[in-house]
Amino acid sequence: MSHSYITLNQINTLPHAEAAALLTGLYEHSDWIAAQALDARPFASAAALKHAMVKVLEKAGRAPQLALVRAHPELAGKAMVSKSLTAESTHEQTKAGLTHCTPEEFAHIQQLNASYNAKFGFPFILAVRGPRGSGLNKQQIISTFERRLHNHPDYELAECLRNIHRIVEIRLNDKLGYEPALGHEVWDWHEWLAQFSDAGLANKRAPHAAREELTVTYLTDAHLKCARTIELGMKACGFDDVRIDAVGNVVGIYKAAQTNTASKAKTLMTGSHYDTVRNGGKYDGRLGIFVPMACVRELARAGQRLPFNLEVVAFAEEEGQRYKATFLGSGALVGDFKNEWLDQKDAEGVTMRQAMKQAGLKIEDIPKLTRNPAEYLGFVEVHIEQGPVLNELDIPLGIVTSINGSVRFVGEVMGMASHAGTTPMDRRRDAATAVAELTLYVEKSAAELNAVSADTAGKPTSACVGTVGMLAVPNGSINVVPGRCQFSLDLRATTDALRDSLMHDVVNELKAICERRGLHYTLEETMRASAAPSDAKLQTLWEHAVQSLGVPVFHLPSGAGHDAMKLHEVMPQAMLFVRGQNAGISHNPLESTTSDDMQLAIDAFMHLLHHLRA
Ligand code: HGY
Ligand code: MN
Ligand code: MN
Repeated sequence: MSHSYITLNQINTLPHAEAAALLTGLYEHSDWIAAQALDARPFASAAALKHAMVKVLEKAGRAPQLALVRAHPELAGKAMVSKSLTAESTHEQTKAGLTHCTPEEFAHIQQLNASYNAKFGFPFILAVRGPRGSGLNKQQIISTFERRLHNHPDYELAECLRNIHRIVEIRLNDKLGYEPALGHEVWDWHEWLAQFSDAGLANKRAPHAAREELTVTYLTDAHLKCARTIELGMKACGFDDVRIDAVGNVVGIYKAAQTNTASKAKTLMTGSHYDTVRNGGKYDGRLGIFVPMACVRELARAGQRLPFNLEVVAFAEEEGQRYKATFLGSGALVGDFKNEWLDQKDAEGVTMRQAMKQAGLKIEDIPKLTRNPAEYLGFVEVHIEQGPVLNELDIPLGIVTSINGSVRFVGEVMGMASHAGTTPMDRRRDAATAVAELTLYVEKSAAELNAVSADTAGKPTSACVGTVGMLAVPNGSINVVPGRCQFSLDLRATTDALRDSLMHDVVNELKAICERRGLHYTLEETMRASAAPSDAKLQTLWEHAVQSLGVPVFHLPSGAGHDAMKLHEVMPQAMLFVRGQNAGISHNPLESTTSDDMQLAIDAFMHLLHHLRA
């Protein structure tokens, strides 16, 4: 059956009523949204039309938004049973297998529908075709339903609307006969790489951890398999030279066009990291490797060369999980590999030197990795936002203005272990309560600094953040007052001055708490990175690239640290953020981004490559 697709040109040029007729069925029983969006035509792209519809609904206000949500059928609900679903919903719910539930699944979903409706007053809405458009399975749908039942009503209304916009995005793609083909491939590459995980490390801490935990730490078996997989992937994409360097970075070069000028072509570096935090997400770092790889493959297939070399680096270690060696991979390229890292031991007592030797890495070659900045045009990095901003604004891409500065510590408070039953409350030297006090102080101090740096509307900013991410009583017992308590500090801010002010605040308070409680402590700084403002020229290239896609140009700082802040020490850099799903959550298995958004990142990257002047 030949399918008659519509075109953007028809949407842009047909008389209003005819154009609107082409867009019926996008928003369930609510064609007024697409019709109203046509007032903003002509649209530079489908992405621009999608965003125009988002804006129409945003401007409409809460009552029409609630009416739209309530116009949707429940999942595997009454409308499905009575076969009164719209054609689109029938297709979507059938594809997700919801029309073939077991009696138990069906009853469970009915129960979830009833509880969700009772709590929120509107039906649960999920884009069941999922982040890749090929469909979630019933188990994924049910676990998402169960998880979202616990959210706040305001969040859930917004999340239902975001899912509706995702449903509309896929329905519009279908109408246009459009597939984000490269986005699908890159999305699948993440799935492929995520098969490798340090099951051992993760399961040691949580014996019954679900198999799908993703933990890839420096030079473990899983990490080495990832390096090999990326190396083979780069070779398949057509890179001219691919190698794994002395610290485990996978480096691919796509050479510049041959010219008869004697001058050597400069190089644009790009990339990100392939290691993960424990029980992390699939896209943190990896997206910034796969997007440029996809671009090189398209260039190679077209026989196209750039006026500069493109060097794509999959950095081996950014998260500092197995060893306290954050940014090891990118640090080695800027001449900042710290030799004292080699003698650090991991949780199993294996030194980094031993791990490197076992991995076949030549430690003596590490100094040779230092790049000569004069040979480079700069560094660009694509990365998931790892936060809620783009997700809440329904904007697929963001221009990073600066990366927050950060400083990290690991520490231990020491007191006296004693009997939990016989030690009076005023005679204790309890290390855990001291760290608990410090943890609450970190939260208070960061909040106070944000209030002081409030924006023009007086709203506290998130100019600084403080986290105690690790907190443990070694060999603790239920009936022993903790004599020791280990902890970590992660302090960040938009400027180094603000970061240092928070740091001095917190360290002074640690001192005061320990004096007051008769305890002592150790504190070791494990990482310090300066705030890294984006290079204006490279940032402008990202802005033009995003603009060319018909996507709003939105600027935001990066709360997360990135390899770009290491390269920032020696060359100009700028980053592009890609929206995350699930409120942009990251460092969590719920980390997610769509193949449509990945396609936009690839298109933006390709635009930058073709507009960067060597
Ligand atoms: O912690 C960070 O900001 C980064 O994900 N390593
Ligand atoms: Mn990370
Ligand atoms: Mn990262």
